[in-house]
Amino acid sequence: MKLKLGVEQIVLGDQQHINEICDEKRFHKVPGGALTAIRALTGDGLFTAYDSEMNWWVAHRLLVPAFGPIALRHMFDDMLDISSQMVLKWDRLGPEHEIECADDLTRLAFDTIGLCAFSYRFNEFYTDNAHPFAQQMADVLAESGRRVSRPGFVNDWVYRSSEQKRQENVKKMHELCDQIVTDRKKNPQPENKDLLNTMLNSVDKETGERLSDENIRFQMATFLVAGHETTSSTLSFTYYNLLKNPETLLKAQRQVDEVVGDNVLELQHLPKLTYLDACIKESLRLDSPITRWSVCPRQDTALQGKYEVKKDIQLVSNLKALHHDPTVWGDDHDEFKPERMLRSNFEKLPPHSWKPFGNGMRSCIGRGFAEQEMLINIALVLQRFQLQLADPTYKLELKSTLTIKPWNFRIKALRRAGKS
Ligand code: MNH
Repeated sequence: MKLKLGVEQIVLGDQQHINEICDEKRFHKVPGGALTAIRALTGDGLFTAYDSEMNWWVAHRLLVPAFGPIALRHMFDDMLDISSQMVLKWDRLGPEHEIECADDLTRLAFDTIGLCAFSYRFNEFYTDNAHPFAQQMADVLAESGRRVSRPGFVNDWVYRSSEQKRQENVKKMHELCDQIVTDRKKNPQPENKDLLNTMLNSVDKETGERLSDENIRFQMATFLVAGHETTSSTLSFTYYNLLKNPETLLKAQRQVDEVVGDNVLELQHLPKLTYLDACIKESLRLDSPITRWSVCPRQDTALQGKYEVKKDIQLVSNLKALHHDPTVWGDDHDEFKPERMLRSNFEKLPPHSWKPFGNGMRSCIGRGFAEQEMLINIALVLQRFQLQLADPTYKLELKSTLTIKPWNFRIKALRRAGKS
């Protein structure tokens, strides 16, 4: 028997169903909901582009290598620079200072993209208030989120001034991006291998096209939007999980001591920090900062061979459900057990059971970037500090914007004995 489902969206939550929609021959990403709202800021940049837009294909071909392993090697020093600023700040504020974890990690992620991608310093660790760009972005994302939850005519009639404010913020953010581009064109840096140079100077081999100034502006805004909250939330969750499970913190610290010891962190240490990597992966499983992503069927089709759906239906993958599917993760799915993410175990998982970075050709282009940045940060922090919860009874509270992150999560950082 075939069933007809006359709805616009179906939310899927177990491995069997999500495994099916990961088949790119049958399903593809069609940005909807919140993603269409932020197109005012990110346009046909990679995250919010439709695959019918030529610019997605051109930018994808140019930028995949720019986020690849060789490019990441060149970014190591800049990532270390920003993480060191954070560690110095924690050190100087002293062991009694209560660190607002998510705030400092947001500074970290923001500064890291600015420096690695555009050789631009937001210098978030040197100011009390967030850089105006960071504040404008937060406001735009919040208002974009509210817009999609309201009917169109309500947006047009009642919220005209909020929309005006949103557009003004977008304009200011685009102006900063343009300013960075203008500076670079005036002072070319032929040796620099950052993402901005790649975008300005590369020609697509397949089409002979270059990225337009407008598209470069959209990509710059995209990297800042897609890369800062996701990375900072994941790091916050990881510190939270380590602190709530002291035996894992001890193991992680032991690995840092074995691999790095008292030496300055180097690129060659990173692949050896396998337990830290597993802690990050396990944190992304328990709480994924991007809680869902969706696809549409390329043609009318039948899910699981029996539920007929039309080609424009949104099939949503609910990551909280997928990552807690007991048939994959067992009855202890709510527990933080990094061991299950060590490579030998990770490779044995059923296909598509861990999807915090999305799927296929539309999956996260910044995954390697984020993983390298996060490993560096955790290694530096554990090398130097003994961490403690500021409030030992703290239980995870979530704040949700475009992503989710721990809220009111404060920690203390005590210099470890003998660590300079
Ligand atoms: Mn990222 C796409 C999660 C870090 C830039 N990213 C995605 C998607 C998910 C995601 C999920 C797919 C969304 C969808 O299908 O609609 N991203 C993450 C997570 C982290 C992250 C969990 C950190 C942890 N992302 C980063 C960083 C950058 C970045 C860092 C850039 C510096 N992400 C992107 C871009 C895309 C993307 C660009 C869109 C790729 C494409 O569709 O071509």
